[in-house]
Formats: sequence, structure tokens, C-alpha cells
Amino acid sequence: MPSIFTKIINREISSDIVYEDDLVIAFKDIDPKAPVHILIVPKKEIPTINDATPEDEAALGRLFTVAAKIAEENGIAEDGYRVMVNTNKYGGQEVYHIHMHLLGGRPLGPMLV
Ligand code: DGP
Repeated sequence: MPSIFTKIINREISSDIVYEDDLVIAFKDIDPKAPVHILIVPKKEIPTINDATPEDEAALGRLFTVAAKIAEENGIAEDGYRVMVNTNKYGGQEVYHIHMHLLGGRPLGPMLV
């Protein structure tokens, strides 16, 4: 079964896409936890970071540079923001297709739990 994010990549499910290139896609989180809450996702369906291999490094590195670009475009780069990747049950992962959360637009406190 393709992940829900693969369905978004394939336009089988609609989403508010803010960025796309050959390796990654970014779209607004359906349940935003901050004024800016974007998910940045490798197009390759890698379930968790535990499953990443050296051949995935280009796509996973791209998550960071795209996060910085989107932060700048949304005017949150200077004040600051948070990126995070939840992993497995204790990490609170709900969708098993690696994704980076980009959160900003308000003070986030020391940690989101
Ligand atoms: P995580 O707990 O790290 O696996 O976060 C999954 C996030 O994915 C959660 O914040 C909600 C978001 N999400 C789930 N389904 C959809 C969807 O169909 N569209 C969008 N845009 N976001 C989704």
C-alpha cells in the first residue's frame, strides 16, 4: 500500500503543495500546530530514518536546504523555527514515510511533546 504522502506526491490526494523538485515535495500539514507548519517529504517512500541508506543521503540532505528556503519565504527564518522528524511509536510517528516537520511563526518553547 502506498503511503498517504505517496498519494499526495502522485496527486491522488489533494494538498496545499508549496515546493517540489526531483527529490522532495513540501506541503502544508493538514492539522497545523503553529502558524507555519509544513511537511517536507522525500519522494522515495522510506518508512523511517531507521530505513535510510547512504543512497538516500541526497534526498535527506535536501530536506534541510528546502526547510531553510521555505522558512525564508514564510518570513520565519530570522526569528527562528523548528524542524523535526518523528520516528516510530515512542517518537510519535503516525505516517510511515519519512517527513520533516517545519514549525514556526510563534515561540515554540524548549520542546514540543
Ligand atoms: P507524524 O506524527 O510525524 O507522523 O506526523 C504526520 C503528520 O502528517 C501530522 O502532523 C498530520 C499530517 N497529515 C496526515 N495526513 C495528512 C494528509 O492527508 N494531508 C496533509 N497535508 N497532512 C497530513
